[in-house]
Amino acid sequence: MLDKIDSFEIENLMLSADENGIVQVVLSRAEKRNALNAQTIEELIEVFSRLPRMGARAIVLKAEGDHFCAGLDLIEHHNEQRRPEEFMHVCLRWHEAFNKMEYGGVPIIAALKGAVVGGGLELASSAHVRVADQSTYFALPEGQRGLFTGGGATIRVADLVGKARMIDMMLTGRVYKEQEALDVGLCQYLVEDSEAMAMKVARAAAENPVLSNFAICSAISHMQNMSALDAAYSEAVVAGIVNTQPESNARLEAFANKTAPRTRPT
Ligand code: 1HE
Repeated sequence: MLDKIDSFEIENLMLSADENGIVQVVLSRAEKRNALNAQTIEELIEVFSRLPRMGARAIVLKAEGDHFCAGLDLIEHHNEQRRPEEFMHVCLRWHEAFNKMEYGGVPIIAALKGAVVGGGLELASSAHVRVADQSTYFALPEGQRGLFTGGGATIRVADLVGKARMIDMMLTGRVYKEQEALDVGLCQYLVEDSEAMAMKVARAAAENPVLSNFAICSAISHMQNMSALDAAYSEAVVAGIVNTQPESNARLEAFANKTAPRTRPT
């Protein structure tokens, strides 16, 4: 079904798929530093709703130009002069897009560079893995712009770096980059070529059974929203299904036969 990848009617994203089911979603509004206008959010909803059902095995989210994403389209927001309830509806569409990503069951690896700021960090934090390069920097300039986060940062960025660090970022506009960004948890990899590394992570993830990846890329997030008691129960139910799938049986047999690779440091 990924052969239908050209059927999307999109302007601000570009899509391509390889023979292993790895899809590249490219933010392609570089002249505006990939700022997220209403149209781009609608396209993200469409793309991340359909790709999992089209058989994508893993997705690399990357950007054209020098910057991953400059966040909310401030010019559109300024021009629209939105009322509070209108912006609440804007936020609901952002949440729709980013929830489709986080809960969609297909690994999404973000290849980062340059600015990953404001709503751009909200987008990046909806991916399952973040890969940064030396040019990548993270910030939440909302306070300085007289704004507040509206695309899930209070949940996902706070989850990555903790509440105190997020509040400091928003109050002061503090920028994190390089080793410090890695240390505080904004990214999981810091490499020379973030796109190449993101593809490597995606290829590794795509080797796993689809059902295992579905659980990893949706169940953990859902369980974080539950009480510990309910999460433990849900974990048992998910594991009951995943850990008895025929594909895991074959892999366990390979381990028993001593043909499967061992888990060791490289
Ligand atoms: C934009 C945007 C944008 C650039 N909305 N148009 N986000 C921010 O506060 C970050 C705002 N952007 C910047 O600080 C800088 O643009 C960058 C550091 C990312 C890049 O700088 P630079 O020198 O390469 O580019 P530039 O000259 O600032 O911008 C180039 C063009 O992109 C220019 O348009 P042009 O038509 O004049 O050529 C800019 O207007 C445009 N552009 N960033 C609209 N963000 C759900 S709530 C989320 C709340 C937030 O996300 S707050 C954080 C917003």
